[in-house]
Amino acid sequence: MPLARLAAGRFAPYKKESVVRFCRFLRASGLPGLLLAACAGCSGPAAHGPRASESEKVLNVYNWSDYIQPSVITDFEKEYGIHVNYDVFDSNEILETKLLTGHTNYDIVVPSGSFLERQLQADVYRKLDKALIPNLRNVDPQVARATALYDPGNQYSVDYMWITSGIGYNLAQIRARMPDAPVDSWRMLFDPAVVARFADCGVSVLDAPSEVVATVLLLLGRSPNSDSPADLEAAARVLHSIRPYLRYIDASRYIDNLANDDICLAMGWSGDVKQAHDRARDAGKGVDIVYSIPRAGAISNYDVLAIPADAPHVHNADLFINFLLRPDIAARNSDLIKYANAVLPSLQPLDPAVASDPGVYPPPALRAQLVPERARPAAYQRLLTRMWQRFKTGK
Ligand code: N2P
Repeated sequence: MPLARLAAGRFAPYKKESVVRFCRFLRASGLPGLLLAACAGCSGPAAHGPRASESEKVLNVYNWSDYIQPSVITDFEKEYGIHVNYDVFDSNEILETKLLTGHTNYDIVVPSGSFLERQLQADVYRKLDKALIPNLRNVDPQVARATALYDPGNQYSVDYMWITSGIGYNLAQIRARMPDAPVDSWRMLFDPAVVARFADCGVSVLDAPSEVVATVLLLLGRSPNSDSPADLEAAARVLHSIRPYLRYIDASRYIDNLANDDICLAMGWSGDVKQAHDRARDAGKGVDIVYSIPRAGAISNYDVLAIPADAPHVHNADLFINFLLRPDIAARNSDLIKYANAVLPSLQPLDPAVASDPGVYPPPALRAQLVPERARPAAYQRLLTRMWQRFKTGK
């Protein structure tokens, strides 16, 4: 069977607009000609007219784990009489695979901006109907400018939370092993001589390939968003050197594991480490978890709300986005999950301890040290995926 037909056969279970979308992504990615030949004949955008499911009082949400105040969902359900089906993921790659290969049935998804940036080329999102989301006026203009780098004109997305990745650690365990540990430096995780000191109490790194590599490049004094294979190779050497000292590579387990003293050091996202701190405090066993953004800087990202092109309940999605942008609702979310939201008037109802926490809302000087992650070209992505697989398996 010709390769092109073989590739086309793989699309058989999917409806035509999914194939169109996937083909657009392939074309944008510059994949080999034979595979692209399978896309000959795919044309036309996904339909954007009203759908039969539109009148259903249902909303299907796909968000990161540990990323919402649960009572916000039930309050939305009560206020609008809409039932919310809420699923979670812990990596952009999982979300991306779903978006690009089939009907997800989701009405709201939450990619990081750097992922949305290239997913937009695959036509997987629907433009926001801004007239139906009046609370867009509450969005911090500084954040809107930042997310416009990914989504020019902010046509398809709006910020949900913005984040940094930094270092989470168990104060007592680290002090006991290395009283002068460089807790404000990425050397804690990426210098084998340092991280080796903590291997016995448990170390983890995020399963977020592009973000981890960007962070290592920052430490190496190279450009974090580089797409040069030589830079990737340099980062791979660092990751290989610390691999023996890592207990696991994962993007969600570390919250409970830090809180329960099952690991002592993690590369983690700001709010996740803060949640680990709160869970440890609530457990009352004397575990103190600290979040540090290294002085040399860190990678930042903007997780945005977006509506898939084939979402079955678009009107309900608009209502939910508008609800999340209400100041009192955004404040309740940030109070619990400890991530910075972009709803400026939410700072008033927000717990002052959260609003003034430099790990959640970094002050201007620290904010200037943050490097927003950007999309890399497809050729680089393929090298990155192969390298990450070797890193994860320790080969
Ligand atoms: C929530 C993680 C969200 C930050 N657990 C990563 N985009």
